[in-house]
Amino acid sequence: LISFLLASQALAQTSPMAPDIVPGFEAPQDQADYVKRVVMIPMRDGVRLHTVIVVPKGASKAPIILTRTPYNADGRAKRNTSPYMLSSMPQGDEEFGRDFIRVFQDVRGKYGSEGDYVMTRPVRGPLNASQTDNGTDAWDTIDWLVKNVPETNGKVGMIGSSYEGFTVLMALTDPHPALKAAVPMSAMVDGWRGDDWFHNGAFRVNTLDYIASQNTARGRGEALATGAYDDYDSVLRAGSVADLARKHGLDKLNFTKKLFEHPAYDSFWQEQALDRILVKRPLSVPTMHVVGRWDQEDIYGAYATYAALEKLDKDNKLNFLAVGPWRHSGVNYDGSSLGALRFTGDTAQEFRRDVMVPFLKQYLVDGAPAANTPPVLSYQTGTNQWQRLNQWPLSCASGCASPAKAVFLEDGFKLSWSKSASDKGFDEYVADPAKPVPFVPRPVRMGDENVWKPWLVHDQRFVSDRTDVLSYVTEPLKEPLVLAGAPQVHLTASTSGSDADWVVKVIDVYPDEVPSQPALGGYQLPLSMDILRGRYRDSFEKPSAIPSNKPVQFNFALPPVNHVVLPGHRLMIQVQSSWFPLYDRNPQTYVPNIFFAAPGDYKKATQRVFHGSSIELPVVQK
Ligand code: PG9
Repeated sequence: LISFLLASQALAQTSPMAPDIVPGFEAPQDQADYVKRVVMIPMRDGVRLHTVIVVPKGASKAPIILTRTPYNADGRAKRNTSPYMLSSMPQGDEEFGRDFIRVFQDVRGKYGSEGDYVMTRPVRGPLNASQTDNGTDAWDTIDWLVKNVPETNGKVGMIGSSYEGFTVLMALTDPHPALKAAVPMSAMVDGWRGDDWFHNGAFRVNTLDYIASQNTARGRGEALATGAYDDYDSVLRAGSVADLARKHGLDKLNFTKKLFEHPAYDSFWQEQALDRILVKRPLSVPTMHVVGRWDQEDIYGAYATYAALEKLDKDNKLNFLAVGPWRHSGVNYDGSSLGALRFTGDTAQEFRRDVMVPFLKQYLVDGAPAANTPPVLSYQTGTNQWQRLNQWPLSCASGCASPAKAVFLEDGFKLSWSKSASDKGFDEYVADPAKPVPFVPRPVRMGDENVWKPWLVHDQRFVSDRTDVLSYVTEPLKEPLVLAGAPQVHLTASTSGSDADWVVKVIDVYPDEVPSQPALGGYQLPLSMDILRGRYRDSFEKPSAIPSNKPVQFNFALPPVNHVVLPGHRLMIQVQSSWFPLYDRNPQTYVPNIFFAAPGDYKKATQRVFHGSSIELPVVQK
């Protein structure tokens, strides 16, 4: 009776109208195998950054893995609501087990952090007169962590992909002594040459979607209300990129203004390019640059930074490269397949477990054994195998183990290993800005992850029969063709206009039948493709009109490949003059700034590609 009376008394004490949502509720953490602490870490200028620290219960003398993000630290530290650290942390962290303290921090101005947000905030110097950048913020954060997290051994590693990879590289501009190892993945290094915003001067229209999501709110901004299912329609109808931006109010935002003020590779871009910045500073932190072979967002930066820093790493001790058969940031997810391609297992997990985690442990865990890290780890596609290499690339024009070998565009749409002396002919097409070549089949849904993530391996047959796409092809190969390096384009071409874009693709054409995977029969697999905005053919800094109807040389590098074109397959080169709506249309009339091209500037042009044009392929000789 007494216990009944006590229970009913307790029930009666809560008023029916007591508010049911109480501020600051926190579930007890005693079930969990980790402790989460959320703190505001002060930077040198007094701005405090929102930081989530996840400590495995019972940890002592544990190293810290830090990721600095513009994508919501709270969310990054909560993949699942779970009492288990492995399940709560991102998928790519699973191979860390519970051996590390994991820290996520919002960069200044985003989500829970104080301060102003500046997109990929430039390093202190000519573009940034303040006392802070992502290098100092990393420094101040690491300094605080090693002094205030009692469970740590005082050693910190930084990892992160894409924007988070940019913040890793920024930490290396002035590394804190406790920063002992770094793994920048698919890092944004140079937004003009080939990461995120432009490729060789051609603007990537989905940048506007990114600006809307990133710069219209401290948290995540709204998606663009385009009013059309097919991005091909909505982008085409808008006109120029400035017209499109205006339609969505994005022209009012500072980052859009900066882009529109700097269409060429001027000092604004050069002074932000992290490969150029890092090569001028001493190299002291062991760093593994990671990228996906088919990285659809940041395919440029990892190779560029690795190559630049290699010059400072004579003993091969500090600068490493790892390339897997992945999409952008694919290293952190399941790497068993990409689009139609199947690999020999979960290549991303293999890399993290067998290479990345041992590499980090070597520098971070007290007394850990030396990892057997190869200078370069690279997945060779076609044969589907990991390769441990001493350098990258294996083949190039000069200075590599194998000299590159040219393949020539010839009469009859043939691709030949020798140049015909007599063939002075050309092939031509009409490039019509009113009907640009799509980069994936219509309807184009750039925001659909099933379209966007694997688009660089999409079968190119959907365009190879268009009259404005030229396809040159070899006979079926008798011997395997081993490629390991960056193809170089040497196109001799003319336009009846005064500006033009050139898209060049190196393609592995599968045999007509592939019994083991029938859907690959005749598949046109892009190995490497890119675009050059013709006005930048002589100088990225100073564009110039293309003289009309005159053969002109267009030279540019394509992204690196590590692939074997197998016997029975054919090699194909495709050439076209638009890649829409991912890349904005070249009006084909030379105007001072393509962002602001007027409707009347967009004109049809006749493009001629002259026989004898070549692609220098990174062929590895036996
Ligand atoms: N590719 C994305 C990005 C990086 C840096 C700047 C802007 C965008 C990303 O995945 O983070």
